[in-house]
Amino acid sequence: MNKKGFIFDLDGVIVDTAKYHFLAWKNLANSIGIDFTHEQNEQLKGVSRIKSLEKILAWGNKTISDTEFQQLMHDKNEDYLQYINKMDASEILPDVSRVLDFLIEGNQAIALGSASKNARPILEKVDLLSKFEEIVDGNDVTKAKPDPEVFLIGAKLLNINPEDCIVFEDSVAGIEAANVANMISIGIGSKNVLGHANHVFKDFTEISNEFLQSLIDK
Ligand code: B16
Ligand code: MG
Repeated sequence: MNKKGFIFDLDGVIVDTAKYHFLAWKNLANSIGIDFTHEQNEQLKGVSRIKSLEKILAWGNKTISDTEFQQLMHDKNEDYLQYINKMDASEILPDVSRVLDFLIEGNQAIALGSASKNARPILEKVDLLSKFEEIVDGNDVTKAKPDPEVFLIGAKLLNINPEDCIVFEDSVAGIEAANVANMISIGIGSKNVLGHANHVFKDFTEISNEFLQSLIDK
């Protein structure tokens, strides 16, 4: 069939919000006497907000009450939103718009599959919301990547079989989730990190329209 489902992760694929997550997590960690490095931030890519805070507390050997935990999650998000509110279309990663437009012109089904609960406001800020037929984000899932739930919901909403879906992902857990879902996984990033993907590209500038067409024709 030459209608395929193309599911895009958000952070690290469409926009680089990892830098804003870093600033907000660092602020928060430092405020409770925990160090936070870029290397640690890497380990939080694709990881939910709740799991991220659990990891940071574990790195800092810190135990806190449930109420304090909820408060810290809230504070981190408020801080993060201040960065998000300043975003605009200039933050869309190179060639993402070209790829989306090529797929839309070819009548392909397009969804977002992100762990972020802020996915909609981010897409609105960068003016890409209208390009997505369906959006599955952190508000819609009960199981985090590497569980395939987020992508399976996406396929279902698009009404496309999982085998006919293609996932673009920058995180190890996300590629694993796409593989478990029986979808074609495309890693955006380094081959050393995303070697378990079906294809890996540094970024979208390396993904030609011919390659996209070959996925559609498969
Ligand atoms: P939020 P993705 C993920 O988005 C980020 O990579 C991860 O760093 C973040 O903790 C997670 O979203 C939750 O984000 O706090 O906005 O709900 O890569 O799955 O698009
Ligand atoms: Mg990501």
